[in-house]
Amino acid sequence: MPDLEGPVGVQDLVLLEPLDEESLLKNLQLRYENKEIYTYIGNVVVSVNPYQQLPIYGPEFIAKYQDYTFYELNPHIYALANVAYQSLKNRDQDQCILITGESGAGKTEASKLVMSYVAAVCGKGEQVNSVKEQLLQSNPVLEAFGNAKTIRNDNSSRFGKYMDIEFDFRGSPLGGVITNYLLEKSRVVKQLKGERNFHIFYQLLTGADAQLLKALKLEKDASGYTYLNGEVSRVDGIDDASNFRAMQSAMTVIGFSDDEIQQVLEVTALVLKLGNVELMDEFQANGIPASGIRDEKTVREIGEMMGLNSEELERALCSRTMETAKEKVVTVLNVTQAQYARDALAKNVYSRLFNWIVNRINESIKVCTGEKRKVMGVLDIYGFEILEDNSFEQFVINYCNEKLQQVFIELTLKEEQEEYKKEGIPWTKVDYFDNGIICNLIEHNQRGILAMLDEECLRPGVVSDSTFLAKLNNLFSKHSHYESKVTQNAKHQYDHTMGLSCFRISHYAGKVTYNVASFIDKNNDLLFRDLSQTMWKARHPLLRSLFPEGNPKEASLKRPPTAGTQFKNSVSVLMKNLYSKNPNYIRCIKPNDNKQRGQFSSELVAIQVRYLGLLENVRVRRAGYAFRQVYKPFLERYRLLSRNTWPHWNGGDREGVEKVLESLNVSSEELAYGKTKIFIKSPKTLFHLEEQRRLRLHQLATLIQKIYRGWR
Ligand code: AOV
Ligand code: MG
Repeated sequence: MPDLEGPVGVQDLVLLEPLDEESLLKNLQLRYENKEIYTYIGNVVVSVNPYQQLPIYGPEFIAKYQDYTFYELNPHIYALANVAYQSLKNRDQDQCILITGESGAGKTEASKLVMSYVAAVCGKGEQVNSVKEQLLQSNPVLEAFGNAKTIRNDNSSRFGKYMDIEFDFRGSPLGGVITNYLLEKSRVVKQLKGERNFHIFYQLLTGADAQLLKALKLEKDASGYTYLNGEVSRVDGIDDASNFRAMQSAMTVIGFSDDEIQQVLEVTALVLKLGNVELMDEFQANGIPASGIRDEKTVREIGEMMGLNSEELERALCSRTMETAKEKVVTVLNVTQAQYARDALAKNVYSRLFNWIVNRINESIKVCTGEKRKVMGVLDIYGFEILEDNSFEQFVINYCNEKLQQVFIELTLKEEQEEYKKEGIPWTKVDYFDNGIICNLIEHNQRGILAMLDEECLRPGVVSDSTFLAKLNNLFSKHSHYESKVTQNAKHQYDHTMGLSCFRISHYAGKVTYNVASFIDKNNDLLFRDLSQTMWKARHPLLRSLFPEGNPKEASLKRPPTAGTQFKNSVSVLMKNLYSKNPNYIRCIKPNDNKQRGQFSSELVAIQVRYLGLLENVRVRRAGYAFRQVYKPFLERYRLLSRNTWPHWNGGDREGVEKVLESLNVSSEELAYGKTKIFIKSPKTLFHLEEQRRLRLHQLATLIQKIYRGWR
């Protein structure tokens, strides 16, 4: 066992003494500054982004962690991956790896470390290797289409991802299933200053050769595209052209045919070109404002690529057919409406393309054998977000994190409880903050915020974001986790930072103020039927397949579930899945806002420590007993502290441990003897033991020196 308490702080936060936020932060900082980026809380790994390549990865380290048990080496993601994989293989327990933390904290990198560890240690042989390759190569493809440079992270995942890796009874990988959550599709048409669109667009423009560009009717220069933020087309440290080649070869490895790859790139190019469709004011004879296409060439090119005539496309963009049971009425769209339609089309094509790619990967990695499988799930999902302006996206993201926190607390408690039961130690109830009340506020089937939003979206009559807000104010005026200007005024609390169109939720991780503007629109997520019908008429096979609802035979008047409901349902499936597995946690922390190595901002980390609930985690973990260890190694370490067990001990391990602790007068309240492990209540006791051990070793060393001198 390495020193529990060394020059670089404690390696398990459970052993912190005193335990408070300050000591926890100090400990993380001390370790970070010594390039110890990993620290445990029991079996949870806390990881602080190093923003530099540390020499602690690769085959040599993988081999090392494979041979030792969890606490024997320095904390590492490999140790966690090893425990998870070994329990899956040897104890037949399905596992999940839950990775949380804010944007740029290192979740995606952590998930790749887990995957590469597991790939390195599981099974051998040609067949197995090809499965491993496919699983690993899904990353560059998904990152090309689903990641983008944001202000906080040059390679930010703009979708949530859960991947089940399936193994046979020997622990060799068979394949897997990827589930993706809510791609941030608004990025397709608009990015904040200093951010980029999805990587693939830049990869395509810089990486494609002249012939491909010509076939896709693209110009090389990113500044020519409205949907690309010209000023940041290049990012330091990202080589778009070589990533493009890597992405293409990854697709091939996974099993995409050349024709499929070509079609994917064609649809990608189409989206980019749609942004350049310029609309202009036109007026009908009766003076009603309408819209028209300024630049016919672009629309013609897009039409050709889609396999549509350009008049059809133009009609779909600039007008709208209202269908009632009796008749069809065509209305013209003004420029703003037509721009909205164009952007909605681009966003829909892209996000459906993304879903198609995920499904296509799944088809390739799908396990076809009927034999019983063992599963390891890896969850890499967006962290809790508090932006200056929080909208529907933040609302659902934070809801998801709220649910994950719930799983975290419940499973951690459950696991503790189970261990106590297994060891035959009485369990005392632990008090902790139960965020069920917040989850309920959001997801309750009839009375939750999401249900209210759906009700507004589906209600006939004039609905708007403000009628939605009024509804919330009415219903939740007394809810302890809900606030708005109206409820504040009623309580005579005047907070000038809160806008009239906002509501605020006290999440477990802090208060977030959401602006209701466009909640209704984003939740509705409707594409004008004219557009889906037109897309379905396209001759481009992939594009057409993305719009099955455009088929008049398929078209039902029933609307698809809202974005909020879809998200809620998929979160619920995810939760069920997670609850059925044994969880392993990686909690990622971002040490500074500048993507700088060696910089540790206590203030910034403190916020994350709070919302990751780390202190809570340590408390739960040591509510009963802070430290536990199997009798044998414990006895080996401390037996030199008792005359009864040193230098010789012939009895059993448990009796030996009893003898040691008795002779040190450790109070019996501090201890519990389990079936296989000794449990120690407070870290102080452990440190006392460590101190005694240190003194004793010193004593022994002096003694040996004396004897040695005596001999001379
Ligand atoms: P995220 O997944 O948590 O953010 P990433 O895993 O993309 O964050 O990490 C951001 C960047 O930090 C990476 O691109 C690396 O440059 C660096 N980094 C992270 N972990 C390590 C590591 N262990 N060693 C070296 N560099 C690292 V987001 O996807 O934005 O929530 O949506
Ligand atoms: Mg990520």
